[in-house]
Amino acid sequence: MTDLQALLFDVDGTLADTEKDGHRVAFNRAFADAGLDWDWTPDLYGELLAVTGGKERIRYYLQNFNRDFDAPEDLDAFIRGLHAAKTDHYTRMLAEGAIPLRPGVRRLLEEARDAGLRLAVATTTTPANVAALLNHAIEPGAMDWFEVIAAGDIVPAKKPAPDIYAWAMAQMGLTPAACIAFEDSRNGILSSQGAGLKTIVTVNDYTRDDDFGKAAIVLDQMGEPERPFTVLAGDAGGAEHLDLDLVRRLHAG
Ligand code: XBP
Ligand code: MG
Repeated sequence: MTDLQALLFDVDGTLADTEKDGHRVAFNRAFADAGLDWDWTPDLYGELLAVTGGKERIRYYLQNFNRDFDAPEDLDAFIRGLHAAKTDHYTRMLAEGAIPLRPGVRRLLEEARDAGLRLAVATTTTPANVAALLNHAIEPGAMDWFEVIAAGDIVPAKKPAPDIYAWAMAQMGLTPAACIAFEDSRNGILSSQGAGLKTIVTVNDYTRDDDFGKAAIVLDQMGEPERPFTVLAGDAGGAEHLDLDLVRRLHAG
């Protein structure tokens, strides 16, 4: 049995509930800026989440939900421009404090830091978005809590491909056996488990009905001492919130 050395965190949906009130709204603002009448409603956005990555999601939307759109000749540049505007909106929203961390996230991060565990991020989202979230929802400089930020286009194949987790572990010189991942979605767990990682899942409204297969445990949230989690699958051994002790037991289990 290898000792637990590092916690690897997904960002969107796991550290914070960023999709419906963050990314989705930022996409719509970028579309409006460009004079487009596209409206990504919360329901439509749930379908679009099938594809990870904002640029990839816009392309998927055009191919599957807006086929009549008269696309410009240089579609790649058009999508890149829309996505850059979306990132501007999104990072500004986070700087205004629009999205807090999910319950228990800060507590667990601090406990892990105190215990000398190594932390990393493995996400599909743009690096600037990760910086904005960590530095505003935690505290200025909180980005430095994480030894590696594996994000966005750093690997060409986004989740569900395992590449982003594999890249993060390679940077840290760690094997999957020494790590555990935190995810919120099926695409996320396909990626983490594809990279050989045990995975703790905290669901959100978009991912509650996803198939999480062999997750170490599936919870509705990490929870706090006064705000217990609900176990959706697996065994918390009597624990009522996700602390390092439970993380270690799930890693060893
Ligand atoms: C997050 C994503 C991202 C964000 C948008 O997945 O799929 O595409 O929705 O981010 P994960 P960008 O939770 O697995 O990281 O627009 O910056 O791509
Ligand atoms: Mg996620």
